[in-house]
Amino acid sequence: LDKLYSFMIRLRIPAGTINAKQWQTLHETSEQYGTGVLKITTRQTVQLHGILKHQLRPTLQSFDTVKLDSIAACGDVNRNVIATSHPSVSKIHAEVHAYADKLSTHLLPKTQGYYEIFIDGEKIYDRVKEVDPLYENRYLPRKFKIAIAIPPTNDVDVFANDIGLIAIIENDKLLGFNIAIGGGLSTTHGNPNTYARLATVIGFVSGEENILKACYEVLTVQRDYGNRSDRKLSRLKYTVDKLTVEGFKAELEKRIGFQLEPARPYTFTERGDRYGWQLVSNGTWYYTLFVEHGVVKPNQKAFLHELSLLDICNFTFSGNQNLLLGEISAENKDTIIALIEKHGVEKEISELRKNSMACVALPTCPLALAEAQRYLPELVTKIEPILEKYALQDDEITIRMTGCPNGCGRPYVSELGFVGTGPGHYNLMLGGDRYGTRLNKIYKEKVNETQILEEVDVLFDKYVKERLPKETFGDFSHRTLFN
Ligand code: SRM
Ligand code: SF4
Repeated sequence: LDKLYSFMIRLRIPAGTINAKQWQTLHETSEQYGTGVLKITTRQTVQLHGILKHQLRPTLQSFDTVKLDSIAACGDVNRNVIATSHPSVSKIHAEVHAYADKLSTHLLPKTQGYYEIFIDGEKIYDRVKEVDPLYENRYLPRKFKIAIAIPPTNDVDVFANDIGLIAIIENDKLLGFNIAIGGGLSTTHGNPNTYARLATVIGFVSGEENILKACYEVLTVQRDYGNRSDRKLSRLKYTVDKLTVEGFKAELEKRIGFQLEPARPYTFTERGDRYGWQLVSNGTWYYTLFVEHGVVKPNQKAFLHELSLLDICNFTFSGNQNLLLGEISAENKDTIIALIEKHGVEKEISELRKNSMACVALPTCPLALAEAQRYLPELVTKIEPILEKYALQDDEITIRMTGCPNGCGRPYVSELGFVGTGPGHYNLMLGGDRYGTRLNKIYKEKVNETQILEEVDVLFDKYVKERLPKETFGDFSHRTLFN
């Protein structure tokens, strides 16, 4: 008898938008083949756990019927391309958003193996002729990630990616993108050679062809120069530092055949989601639903299913693990408001909770050393009264937790970060800024809940007494603790 293997399936959804029919399929497939739990990830897609081996094919086949796939959602390839999700950010949001799809398609592996194994089951391709000029016969040394941000929001944590594209827009016209390279967050406890790194902006590029080319060739430089002997040191960030930023840029320019222009100015002033109802410049509405750590609650799932049957909106996963219901006409808004009330999905939540993020961790993640998405809600409940004690309840402090140092919930770019070290213990990370442009640092190692609550009490006390005008908690911690 074979072992009862079970799998996690993650979809590839560039920029995170699916239509109502696709949502229905996601819902039904999760009920039929998964555990019923839908988990929105930090990269604008969704995961299903507990798919038994013999149900892998029917699961992927059901997704295929609505043009959803799982190709390159994992592996040493370019992963799900993410992009600023809020259409109210810019009048040309859709144009920028579309780049996620273009990049994802451009950088897909050419193999048809996925269809052969999971969809048709027939050998449909001659392997010998299956030439892949990008991945060749060796793929990349490691996973690869791209994000597109539309200032003023950095809701995708653009600098945490191997490539970060920052849209430069003037008078509602997309001029092009600043391109940043070498971001990545993972570290390994006890291995000083590993480090989190924010991407470095190396220039500006315009025109669709040049933009796609520049990204493509960053991958080929990584393919050719990346470390293939130590997986802990094989992400692009290490290649950039090995070649130096200038050396990498020179190699890139040689491959693309043109020079990058100097980077253009931009400013990030927000990172969280714009909750509730927002009007878009084209007259449609969208509604952002808070989904704590991306785990869709049963009443939310029932609401979303009923909504999807009406086919009056699309669904966009945000990089903050929440969900936007979009392209809602003024006439349909009341229908959705009634459904929101019927299912009781709108709750009063604190600013801290709104700005919290956690990775999956236990029980499904094999790499977890400590709890994250099951525990952070509880910890936030315990921190909330401390914030109130210091009248800080309206402060939009970012708090993030992961069960290990891989950084899936991006704790290294938060103001209050917790990185699991062992059961019930975390490294307390402080000094990151509010908008994801400065990494935090370890403040206290291996602290438990009691110590965490004592520490934040002392820190908030100092913060209210000693902060400068308009200084955020992250900037305050950075100035007073690490300078
Ligand atoms: Fe991650 C591995 C979950 C975003 C860095 N990540 C894993 C695995 C697959 C564990 C494994 O290898 O067995 C986790 C699955 C747990 C489970 O039970 O489902 C996992 N990562 C996640 C998700 C679901 C966290 C979440 O709660 O949302 C995110 C899925 C994103 C997606 O849709 O593709 C997720 N992972 C990230 C991010 C954040 C990001 O990309 O913005 C990072 C840090 C950024 C970066 O890559 O530098 C991240 N995950 C890792 C790493 C460390 C990579 C490295 O450079 O060393 C691993 C381990 C590995 O690759 O060996 C990992
Ligand atoms: Fe698992 Fe670690 Fe990623 Fe959390 S950060 S999901 S514990 S690999």
